Amino acid sequence: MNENVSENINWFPGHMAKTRRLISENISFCDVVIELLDARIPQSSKNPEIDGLTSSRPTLTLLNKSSLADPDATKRWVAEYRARGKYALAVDCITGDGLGKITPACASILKEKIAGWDEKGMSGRKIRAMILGIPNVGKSSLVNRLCGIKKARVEDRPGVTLSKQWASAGKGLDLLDMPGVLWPKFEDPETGRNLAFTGAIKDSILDTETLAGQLCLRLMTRCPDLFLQRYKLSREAVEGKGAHELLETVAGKRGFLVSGGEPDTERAANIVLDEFRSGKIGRITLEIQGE
Ligand SMILES: Nc1nc2c(ncn2[C@@H]2O[C@H](COP(=O)(O)OP(=O)(O)OP(=O)(O)O)[C@@H](O)[C@H]2O)c(=O)[nH]1
Ligand SMILES: [Mg+2]
Repeated sequence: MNENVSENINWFPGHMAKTRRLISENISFCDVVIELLDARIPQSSKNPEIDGLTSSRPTLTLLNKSSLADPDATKRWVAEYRARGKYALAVDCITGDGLGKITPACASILKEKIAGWDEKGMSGRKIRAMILGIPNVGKSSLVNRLCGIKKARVEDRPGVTLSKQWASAGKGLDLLDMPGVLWPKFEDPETGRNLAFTGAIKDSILDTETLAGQLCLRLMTRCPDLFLQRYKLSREAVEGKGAHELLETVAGKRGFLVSGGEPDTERAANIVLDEFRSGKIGRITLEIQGE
């Protein structure tokens, strides 16, 4: 799967070019960029192209889906961004955590600009923020939460928002929801894998069993206790096992069998991916600051 990820990701080259153009054409109408990262994979979910396209504006970085990530790991990431002079907040668009801090943070980032508006008699002008991030990271969910209405379409698959859309978040903030931007090639296969584990890349372009097997291995390195606990496995049961064998073990333990009594690894693969993505295995961050 690894070799194929960067090729497969060109699934929509025209769409990505259009999104880049949308950013360039609209950045001058915006005062600030709100860039969403996935708190479970802050590095892999950072599109290196975005900084270049938005360099004329300050950026507020949101570590979204933080209720699915390890809270300590998220704190370390936020501290790291702040140490580098960046503005960062941990948020969650389902639980609502941290969302109340976004408007004040934007006002603080733009305080000189806002003072300038006041001097020019433009007091009360709303801050305009461009919402950016990779597909499925939660941009439309953020817009809906901040605007208090279901304005933007939200679905659990990448590539839902296809064009820009303005929405008013009240309290002095307007938001420009944008389509997800994914860079065309991943230099590092690990990045591709992380994006696939968390659901930023369409499932249908990946081999589910290979992906889920790789995820089992990652969980065994990152948080073995959570993995063993969830699937009621002993250390001995998984000792020295490879990706596919781990899936077979999970299938066996859950009683997933195909006719003939073989373990149903396809079913186990779907379960492991679903349970990781929905946080059932635990609050897990795959990329730890400083590692
Ligand atoms: N647990 C959790 N799920 C979230 C959060 N934010 C969004 N989601 C879920 O992630 C999925 C994608 O959300 P969207 O808001 O459609 O993502 P998007 O960035 O607009 O996606 P595209 O328009 O495809 O680029 C949906 O299933 C949301 O419910 C969050 O903070 N926590
Ligand atoms: Mg969207």
